[in-house]
Amino acid sequence: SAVPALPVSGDAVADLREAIRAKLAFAIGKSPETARERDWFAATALALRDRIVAACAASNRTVPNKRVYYLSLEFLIGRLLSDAMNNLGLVETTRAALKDLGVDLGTVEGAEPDAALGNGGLGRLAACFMESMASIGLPAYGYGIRYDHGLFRQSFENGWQREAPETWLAEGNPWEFARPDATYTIGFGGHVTMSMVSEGVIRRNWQPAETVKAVAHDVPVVGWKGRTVNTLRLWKAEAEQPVDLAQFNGGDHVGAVANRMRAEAISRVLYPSDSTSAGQELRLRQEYFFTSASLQDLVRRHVAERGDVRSLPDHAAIQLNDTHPAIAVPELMRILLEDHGLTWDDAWHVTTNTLNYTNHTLLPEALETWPVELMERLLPRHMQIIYLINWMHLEEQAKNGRSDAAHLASVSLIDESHGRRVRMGHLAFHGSRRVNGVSALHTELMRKTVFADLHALDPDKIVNKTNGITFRRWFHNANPGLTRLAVEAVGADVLDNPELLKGLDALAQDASFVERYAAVRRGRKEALAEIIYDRAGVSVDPSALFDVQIKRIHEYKRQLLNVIETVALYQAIKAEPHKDWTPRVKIFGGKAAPSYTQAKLIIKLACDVARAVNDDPEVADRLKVVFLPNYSVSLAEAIIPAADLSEQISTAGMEASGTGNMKFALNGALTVGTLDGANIEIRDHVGAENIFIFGLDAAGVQARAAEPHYARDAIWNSPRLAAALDMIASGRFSPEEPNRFRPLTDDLRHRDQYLLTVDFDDYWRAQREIDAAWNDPAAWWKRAIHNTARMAWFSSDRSMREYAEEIWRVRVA
Ligand code: DL6
Repeated sequence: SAVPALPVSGDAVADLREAIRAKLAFAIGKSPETARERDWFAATALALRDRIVAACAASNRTVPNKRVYYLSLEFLIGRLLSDAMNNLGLVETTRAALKDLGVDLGTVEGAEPDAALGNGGLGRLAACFMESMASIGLPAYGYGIRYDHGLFRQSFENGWQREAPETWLAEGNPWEFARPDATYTIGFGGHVTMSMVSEGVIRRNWQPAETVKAVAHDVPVVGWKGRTVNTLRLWKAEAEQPVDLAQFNGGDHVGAVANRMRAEAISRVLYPSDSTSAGQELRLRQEYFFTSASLQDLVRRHVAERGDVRSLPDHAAIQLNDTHPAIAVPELMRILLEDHGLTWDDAWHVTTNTLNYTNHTLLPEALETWPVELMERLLPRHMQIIYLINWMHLEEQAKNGRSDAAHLASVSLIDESHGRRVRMGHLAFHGSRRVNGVSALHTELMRKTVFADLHALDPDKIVNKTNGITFRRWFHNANPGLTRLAVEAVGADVLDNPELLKGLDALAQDASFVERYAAVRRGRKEALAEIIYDRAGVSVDPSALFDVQIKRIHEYKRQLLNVIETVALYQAIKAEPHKDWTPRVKIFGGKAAPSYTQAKLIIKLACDVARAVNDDPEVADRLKVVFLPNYSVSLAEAIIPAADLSEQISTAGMEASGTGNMKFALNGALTVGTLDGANIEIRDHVGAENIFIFGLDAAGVQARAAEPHYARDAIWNSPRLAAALDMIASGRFSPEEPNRFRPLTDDLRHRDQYLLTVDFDDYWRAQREIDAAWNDPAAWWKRAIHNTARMAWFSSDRSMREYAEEIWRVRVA
């Protein structure tokens, strides 16, 4: 544990040991002799859960003045055991209790499956925010979907990505409580009836054709030192009727459960795409399903506690994590109008003072829109409400003298330009009190581009809230050695207050501190080298520079730039094999959306280049390339503390923020990055001399992209880039299929939407600067320590305090 060795009381150890033994016997039904690692994990989790429940009861004793509700289609929570132990201060107690039982804590931790209920940054952010809200004592509920199958399991077959279902629930989830008493009915399809309630007052009522049950499953979220325990409420879809008995008895055993299958399909699988918008009906059903259940639940709670639904904005703040829950705007209106009889104006007031929306991307292909035809069929009442909201919104424009067609088309909630589609971003924007971006640059671009016209109508609505990460997971748990060192150096209060990390700045030139800091890294690199050998079969030298790019595979993130630089480096080493090259291990990890052909080809290229480079005896240990399969939160926890260099090389203006960049810098990896997303703010905090920036900035990208033939010119002007592309295109890495990578090289030569060719030379320059920096260890470690010392601001506790104060208007103790 990173937490300084608190005296572990014999009684506490004995109590926990007996609790674990009892869970194993009575909840799992196993004896210590027959228990598998997974059984010990479940018994330990259940024993700890009892302690969380006790803390939870304490947090629930009073009704808070205001609650935060965080609606997210994704919560990438990973494993929970170490979080729970660390936050309860029970790591050493648990270790000792298990040791008494002859069991190793590390093995038990390793037996917990990752809860991969998210695709990438957006889902992991939601998980960090949940932990931080509990840690700073903010009463909050997270609402999402309890997917049977989270993000797919990735394997490589000859370097090609293969996907298999992930099965985290196969043996149950010891952390959760099923709450069948919190079940709501969710409708789909059907029609809308009208009835006259009084003279001239017409009430519309939705009569869905199909209904599904949403059943709550609660996962406790324990905050730092167990002060607050919040709830992550995940909805499972169930059929109203589990089986059609008549059909079953009639012999149609499969048909009898067809309805059940259709209903359960909603929470079956996490949608495995993170930024390509494939308009699938099931996705819309998922979005409406969890949004409706969550709103029904929170409105019911509010009315039970406060009586009048009109006071909802005083006691609840709802955050929409991206547009996935944007259907909350018409759904909350529908609930208020139909179930609570509010007038339109009152309902609109409540809605627009309770909802807030976070935007996470400006990439046009990732901005959600739904065909009007699909919405009318699946959610007819909501479509009516959207039409009415839009009509009033456009009328308002006309009243203000803005009825020119271009303006109306730009601010309308319906895009009429290619088929009629509902713009979910516009809907969320218009229905929210505050709208935020996730880094300073991203927020600025929101104001200037996608939301420029809406922003002009209400200039105070868009605010910036730069992302953060929870230090408990990404520092205390992931890097206990470094945390222990920090505690020794600046005191244990640093665990409560990361600002104290600043004290490490003064030690950046203290030889004994530097030695210990470097030794911690060395230990983690040795551990990672073992993982690399086990999972990728490549042996790497821990004294080489570990250069890491781990994240979703996407063209804008430019893993391809890194691979091409690898090829260029390979060529340079081959041309001058006796030069004094800086030994590097290039480590890649990440999943491609199953239907994203180009991203899968980039993975294949990285794997083929890895094979050629690693097998070339002339290269030997100067360069190794590894693609680790099945990237996950727990793999990230092993990789990040072992990284020397963090690759954050997206095309400027395209990565909304990034959060991996923060995890690496906190753990002392130096960043090579573009002026994109939160990289800019990281540079501002760690100092320009402690980060390697290259390439065009966002304005430069815009200007250059407008020039004709920029890719052709860039390749023409860079013999090194041209040679690397030629080598790839020639089939040198794919002799069995020489044209395999033509779609990648042709695209770069003729289109290069992500301006990879334009940034290549400066990237190469930065990488060589990094080689030189690595060869001056004292200067390297100084920079690394300055990174760790100066990253406190990127704690998600800070982000949550800012949201609380400026968006939710909730007081934090
Ligand atoms: O805000 C969390 C995270 C950012 O750090 C990443 O930069 C951004 O790409 C990601 N956005 C998405 C958007 N997908 N959709 N929709 O995942 O959000």
